[in-house]
Amino acid sequence: HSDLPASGRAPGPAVPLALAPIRSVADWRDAILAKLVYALGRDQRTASDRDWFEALALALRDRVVAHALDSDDLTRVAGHKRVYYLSLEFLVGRLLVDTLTNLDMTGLTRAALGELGADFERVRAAEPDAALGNGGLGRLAACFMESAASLAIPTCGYGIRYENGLFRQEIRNGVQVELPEDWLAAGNPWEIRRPERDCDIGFGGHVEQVGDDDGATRCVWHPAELVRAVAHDTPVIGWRARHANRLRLWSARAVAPLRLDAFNAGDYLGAVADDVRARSVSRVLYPSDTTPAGQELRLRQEYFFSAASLHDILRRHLAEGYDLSRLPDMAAIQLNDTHPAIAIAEMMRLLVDRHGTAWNEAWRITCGCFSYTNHTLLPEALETWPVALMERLLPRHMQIIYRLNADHLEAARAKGAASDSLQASLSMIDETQGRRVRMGTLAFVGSHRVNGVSALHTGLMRETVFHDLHVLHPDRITNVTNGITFRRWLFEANPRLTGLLVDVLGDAVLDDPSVLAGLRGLAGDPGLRARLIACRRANKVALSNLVGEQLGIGLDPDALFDVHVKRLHEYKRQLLNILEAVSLWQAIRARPAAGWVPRVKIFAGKAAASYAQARLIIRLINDVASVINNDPVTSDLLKVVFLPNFNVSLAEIIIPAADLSEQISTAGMEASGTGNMKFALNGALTIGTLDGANIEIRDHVGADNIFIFGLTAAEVAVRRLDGWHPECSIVASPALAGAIEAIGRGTFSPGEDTRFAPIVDELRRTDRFLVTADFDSYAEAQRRVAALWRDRDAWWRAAVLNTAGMGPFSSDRAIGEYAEKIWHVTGLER
Ligand code: B1N
Repeated sequence: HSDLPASGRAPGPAVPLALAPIRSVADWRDAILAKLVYALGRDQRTASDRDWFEALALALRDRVVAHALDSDDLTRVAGHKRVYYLSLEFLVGRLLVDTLTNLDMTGLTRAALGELGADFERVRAAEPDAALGNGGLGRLAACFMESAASLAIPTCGYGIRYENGLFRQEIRNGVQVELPEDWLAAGNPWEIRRPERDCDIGFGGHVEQVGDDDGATRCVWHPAELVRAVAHDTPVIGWRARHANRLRLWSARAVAPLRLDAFNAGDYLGAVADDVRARSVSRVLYPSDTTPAGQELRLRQEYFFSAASLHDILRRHLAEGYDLSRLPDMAAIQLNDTHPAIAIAEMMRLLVDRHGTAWNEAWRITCGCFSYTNHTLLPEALETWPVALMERLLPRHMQIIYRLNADHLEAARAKGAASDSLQASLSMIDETQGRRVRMGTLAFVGSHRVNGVSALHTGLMRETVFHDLHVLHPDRITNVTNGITFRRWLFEANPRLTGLLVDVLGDAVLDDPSVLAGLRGLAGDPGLRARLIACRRANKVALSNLVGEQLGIGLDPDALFDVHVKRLHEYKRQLLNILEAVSLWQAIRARPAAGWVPRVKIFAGKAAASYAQARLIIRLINDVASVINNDPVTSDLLKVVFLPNFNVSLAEIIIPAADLSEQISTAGMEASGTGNMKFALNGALTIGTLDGANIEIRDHVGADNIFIFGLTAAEVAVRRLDGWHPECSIVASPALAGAIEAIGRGTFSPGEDTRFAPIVDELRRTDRFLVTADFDSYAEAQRRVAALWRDRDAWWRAAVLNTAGMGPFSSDRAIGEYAEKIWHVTGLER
């Protein structure tokens, strides 16, 4: 970093920006009270929990912002490379405890709130979840933001500030009902509006050709419509306040929000129609985890935030005095799946049309900056956009994509990939189902690295969807197995276990996840075991209380808590689990005194509103629950619970209370999974298939300490090739046949025996997710679970070995790998 920026700004000392540390409870109490009175205008005597939350968040934000400005300054002065993480989803959850933990101010805050007459737990619960994501992909982005800050890697996350995040789920008579979620209704104290960063984003219109450089046409795009991107920053503080980054979320509004002439003429709706239309771009998060949202509005969202973010990145680069040719040295841009892949064409447009960069040089810069993470190989989730739609909405980008594709296919031909079939498979344009742009191909070709999210998934990328591209660019695909932030998923979610780990392993465990391996030597220690059992039991009591309050179901905290929480999707096979529950219920009824292990099956998860089969599976779980939970014969031995509205905060309560973690996707279909890591870290044992990161978890916790069952990905592929006939498995398994029969007969839908016909038919006829093929193997694994549970010493030994083996699944490790292999960036030194 020899050449300092020629920005003209004084690279003065950064330190004075930081606020003096809070030294006493009284100081902190007064800082919070000052916010309550002077920023919010509230009276201490009548302040609500929400008021106290806001006052506390504002007081904390002062401190975090000071760190962020300081970190920014250091980055700029050092001429340090920055990372930009572009993601359509950031599933952040609550920020209060995260911020307190990383600033080490939790104890102080409890005391200060106490002096003010407020209750910490209630204040904490007053914060709404920021649910700006659907599931794993969005939560990964949030974990990565926290880890990048903790590793002092200068990073800015870019996304959309959805007015309404993921819908709120209610269950009415067993049926999922979607209600709008309104996390911003009472304001958001964490964010800071940044009007000086706003910019206007074009759509539609036409392209004018203005010149010809080295064979590449320079053009001016005249959009028909402009939407203003409005910047909001949320500071993200790292562990021990080492560094702070920001998450910059864009919301949309009209450039001219009010047509005064129309308003004065009494046309009140017409006067704001442009604004309503513009705002729709950031109105809702698409509730589509791995199902395509083939909506024009979705493409508008993708381009809107990609273009605003690139505008911001280039503005910063130029303002700091660098030449555009140096962009790849200063900026690593990560595409979180293909949702922001249009940024590649936008970068080419900005460089060539706006800055006059020669085409080939622009391409060098673009590929040098971008890299792309693939999160799924499911064909229905691989994004393609109709060429006609792209031509209408983004005419210049479509021209650029054609030119990039021609260059790419020509290079492939030169390397010998000349056959029609190879050229068709490599092309950015899919000609097989109308003409569509393949966003995965655009992202692959425009990136210097493309990564999968687990070893298995990366291997399958090379062998299947990206095979031909991989042969062309054999060094491009790399693996970075996902990770989770231990701050949220261990320290904050499970303070009891964390306290125990610190007692046993020392403070070092808080900073270095590899220290967890020290538990291995203590796996047989009776003292440790007794304390672990006490922690788990307290967590289970807390969850049981919640279930009692919400559902009126009484749980026995000494039963085995068997937990399956994640998005509802057929490939995740909640159906396999509930079928096994039905079969277990039937077996208990047949022999009630056979010494069964008492079990609670806990489910939670949302289904995309348009995904009928997933919604029906939710109904089945709920209907099975009401029959089983009310059966006096089995009620002490088996309970089924569906907790509504699964979100980050609920996960933080459920996961530390789990004994068994269900990770039972059809092998080859779950790219990684990250819930699997959260459970194992907290000492739950996994029952799972050899899919995604389950394989690596097995390798690290030991094959004896995980319950693996079912077909492998290779076996699944063979079954599919051979044509799969579920009847054979059903006939061969009386237990499975009995469970399907009961569902088909209306046992769980009295008076409406066809309610679950679509599920029964799918199982009997096609069984695309091989539920019947894996049923016996799964049921047998569940019997191994019960047998180990009876051997208390053996169970807890395995639990300790799970926590002990999970160090490598920290998102600090994952971010470290991205930094080294993909971004070529280091942490900032102080
Ligand atoms: O990404 C997670 C993985 O751990 C999961 O295995 C994977 O299923 C998940 C379209 C997706 N893949 N694809 C999506 C989300 C939203 C959308 O609109 C696809 N999510 C995943 C993190 O790597």
